[in-house]
Amino acid sequence: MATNRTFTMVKPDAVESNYIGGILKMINDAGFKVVALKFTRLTEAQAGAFYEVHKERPFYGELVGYMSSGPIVAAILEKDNAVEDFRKLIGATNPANADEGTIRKIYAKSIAANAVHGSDSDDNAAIEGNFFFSNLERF
Ligand code: FUP
Repeated sequence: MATNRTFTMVKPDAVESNYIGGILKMINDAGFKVVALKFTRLTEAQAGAFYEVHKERPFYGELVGYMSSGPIVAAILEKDNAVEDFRKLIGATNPANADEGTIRKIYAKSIAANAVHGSDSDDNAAIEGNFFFSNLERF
């Protein structure tokens, strides 16, 4: 059964471009409630651990370098059917393939610098939220 929480990050390219506010507004306007929020920067080791599942992929090194290249905004979001609905809101991994009106279509620069992360399953949403937030930091 679908849970009602997902995990997101505003990635370094979008933070650098001053898109935090625009992206959070789109998230709120789509009906997601922020239940945890943090502005932080991952070390290379932390980014490597977060993306451990992609370790064997050819883009892993670039991904880890990029995700530790600047600050990010991490958040846990609440809404009915959160994981699936949020994936629809952000659009395809490659912004060139993302639907009009999606966050990645509007804000992403490339497949690597694609503005936002969104969990791809309820299990990963829980794992990723736990990576960033303690129980005292979620509401
Ligand atoms: P997504 O779930 O849409 O974030 O996409 P993936 O889990 O497949 O990939 C995770 C991240 O790896 C993407 F957000 C960007 C990066 N990536 C690349 O840099 N190149 C690729 O070919 C695929 C993904």
